[in-house]
Amino acid sequence: MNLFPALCVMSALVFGQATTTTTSTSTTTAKPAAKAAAKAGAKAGRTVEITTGDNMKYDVTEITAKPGESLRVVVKNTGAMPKIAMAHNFVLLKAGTDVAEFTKAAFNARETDFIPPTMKDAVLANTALAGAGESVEITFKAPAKPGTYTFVCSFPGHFALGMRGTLTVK
Ligand SMILES: [Cu+2]
Repeated sequence: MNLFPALCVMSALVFGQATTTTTSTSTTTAKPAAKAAAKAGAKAGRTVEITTGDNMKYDVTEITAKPGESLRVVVKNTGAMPKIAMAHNFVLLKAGTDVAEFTKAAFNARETDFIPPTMKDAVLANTALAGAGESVEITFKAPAKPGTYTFVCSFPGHFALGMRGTLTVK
């Protein structure tokens, strides 16, 4: 069974100054990715690679950055399940966000890759969804204000199962 090509939606979405790109092993998207990054004016930052899979766990749950540091977060999904049933993203939330409420709202936001339109103001940076074998990335600047910021996977159920981490800015 190979649902992958049908489910693989190549997109480059621009959220404010942040750039989201999706790449897959079956196609080459290096050029569009570079173009999108240039368009958003995002410079390549320090790369943080997070690997996950059908276990619904990030292998990196703690990231530390300097205020305003440029970070490039890459989420690699090494799983095998169809994307419609299992995909992962990285969503960094503003300090003070009710994370449980955010992920609850995300449940019904499949059309927007589980970024709930009603709470998108709470998002500091996010990637697209990575299906099996895909890798997605986002380049953004760490918040200027020192503190602890939560990041989650907003695919339904994953936050509750522990798919979350913290970005500490200091
Ligand atoms: Cu996930």
